[in-house]
Amino acid sequence: MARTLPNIILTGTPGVGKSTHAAELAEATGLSLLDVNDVIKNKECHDGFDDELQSWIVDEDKLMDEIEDDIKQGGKIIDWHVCDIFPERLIDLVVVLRTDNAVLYDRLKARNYNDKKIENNMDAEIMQVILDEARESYNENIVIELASNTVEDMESNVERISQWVQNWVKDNKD
Ligand code: DAT
Repeated sequence: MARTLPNIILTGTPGVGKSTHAAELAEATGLSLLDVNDVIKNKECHDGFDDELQSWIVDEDKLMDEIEDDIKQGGKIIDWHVCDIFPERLIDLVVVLRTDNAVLYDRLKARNYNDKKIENNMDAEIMQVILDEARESYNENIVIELASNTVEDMESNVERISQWVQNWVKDNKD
């Protein structure tokens, strides 16, 4: 069945502003939030917690089983730092948020991440790991990279994506 509302992935290194953007975008567009971290925790889609990395060891098959039907319905804003496990046919736009090093460092520090977790995430951002994953996994036409350093960035990003949603809905009407 064709979707009447698009599915959008909001991705990027932890701390770039995915969940903040997702909440604003949901309010602006009426699309619904799919907070993947919440599903992982609440539906136990993991094989425990990695104490050293301070993150869940995610069971990606179980996770997809939990959320695939939801995503098939359309109209989801998917907020997660991994973007390459979602079937390409279900995704309409992939937004990769990017943050400058000094800004990201301060945000991660403010979260009380340990040094190793900060270092891993800073390295990932500098090496643009998630952007590369997005470009490898989806058609390049649907992957966009947006800066997320300031509140003004966020406002213009949300405005731009909301406009995209309106156009998508118009273009996909019978
Ligand atoms: P993520 O979900 O990617 O881990 P977040 O939305 O929780 O990130 O944001 C981390 C912190 O940084 C949070 O305190 C909000 C702030 N922040 C995120 N994006 C921002 C932006 N573009 N301008 C100002 N603050 C931002």
